[in-house]
Amino acid sequence: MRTSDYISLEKQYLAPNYNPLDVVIEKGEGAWVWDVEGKKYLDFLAAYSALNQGYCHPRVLNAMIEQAKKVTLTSRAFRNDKLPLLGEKLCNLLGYEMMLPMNSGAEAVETALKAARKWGYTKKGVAPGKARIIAMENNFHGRTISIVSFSTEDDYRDGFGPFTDGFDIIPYGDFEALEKAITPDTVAVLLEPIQGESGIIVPKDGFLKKVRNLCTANKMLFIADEIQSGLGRTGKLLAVDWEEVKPDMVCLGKALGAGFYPVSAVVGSREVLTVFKPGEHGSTFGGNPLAAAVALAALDVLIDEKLVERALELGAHAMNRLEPLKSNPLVKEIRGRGLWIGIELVPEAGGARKYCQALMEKGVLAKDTHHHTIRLAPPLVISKEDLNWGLDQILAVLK
Ligand code: IF1
Repeated sequence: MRTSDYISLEKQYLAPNYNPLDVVIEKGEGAWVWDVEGKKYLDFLAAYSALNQGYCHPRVLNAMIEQAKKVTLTSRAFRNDKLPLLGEKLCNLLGYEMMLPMNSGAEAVETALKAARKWGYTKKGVAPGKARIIAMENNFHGRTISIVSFSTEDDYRDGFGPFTDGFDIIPYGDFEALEKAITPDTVAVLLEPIQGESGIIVPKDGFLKKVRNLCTANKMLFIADEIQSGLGRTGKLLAVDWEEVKPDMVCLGKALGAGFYPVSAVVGSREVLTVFKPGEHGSTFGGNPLAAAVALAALDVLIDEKLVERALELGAHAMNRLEPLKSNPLVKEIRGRGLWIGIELVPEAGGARKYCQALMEKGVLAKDTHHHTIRLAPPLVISKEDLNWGLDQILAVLK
């Protein structure tokens, strides 16, 4: 079967909720993938940061195979011998007291929202049914009905109402608007420390610190969605580390499963996560031993291979190499942190997708975001040489 055969099958049998580039991937290794024609591509998306450790990392692969031979699922009606180890490792690594495991990122966000509401009722004294949570414009936190209830993107909401109540929205990074939006019933502020889907938007220096202080002063929980920004992508373990702030809850996903398996989690304080009593929240697959074994290996790779430090170093290098683009008339702005860079094109460029198409022809896979931004987020294991080659292709395409 050839590329066009797979594409016609996909068009016939798959719900059309995506419009992928016409590359059919068959194999991946490190930062590279091969399509069914045998053509090789350098990956500059890393499955939206789920592949920080690169494709098919041998150490995670081995952990997955060994665990798959023993036991893969127990349900949490019983205990397993991997999940407690993951709890310990993740909490110690990030400096939190407890974790709650789920599968997808959206489930981790839902978990944090539920925890915040329950905390509001049981610890803050908000009247039943009144809790409010503040979220940011242009956020992306997933696709469930409650999460798209506070999305500001029509594509994600249209036709999916009625929506969940209890959210207030302010412009991202606008501290005064945040102060004004607080009510006595506000239990939490939810944000991405750097907005991904909205185009790698980095808030002004000091914003996260001010949010932290405001939350403390007003007895609100600070929830950071680090599903995409966390686990090394920005050159720090967490993106909030750039401002040395500690949220009350952090949502993790994507790279926690190293691209092998969906693994997500919320980490937080004992005070917050003990609002859940047995039976009040959960998931059939959340915390299963296969997921835990994969996540343990995923974290080991991140630390042992110094991927966080690599992201910082290679990110700074990439930024330098892209510097000449700043005077390119097609380019409006280049921004980012670590190995997470957005090249925003001027509207006259006619959208970023055609440049991603051209990059694909040159052997680099990248994805446009928010219409005008080319997003660069290669696996953190990428070699400097490969990174340079990929950047050469970008510079050539934007000439
Ligand atoms: C899609 C976007 C990226 C996330 C943050 C939670 C989730 C995500 C900060 C939900 C997911 C994804 C999902 C994927 C595309 C993608 C995406 F363009 F849609 F916004 F990465 F930029 N918080 N991001 O970025 O995690 O439930 O998917 O595991 O939905 O098409 P999930």
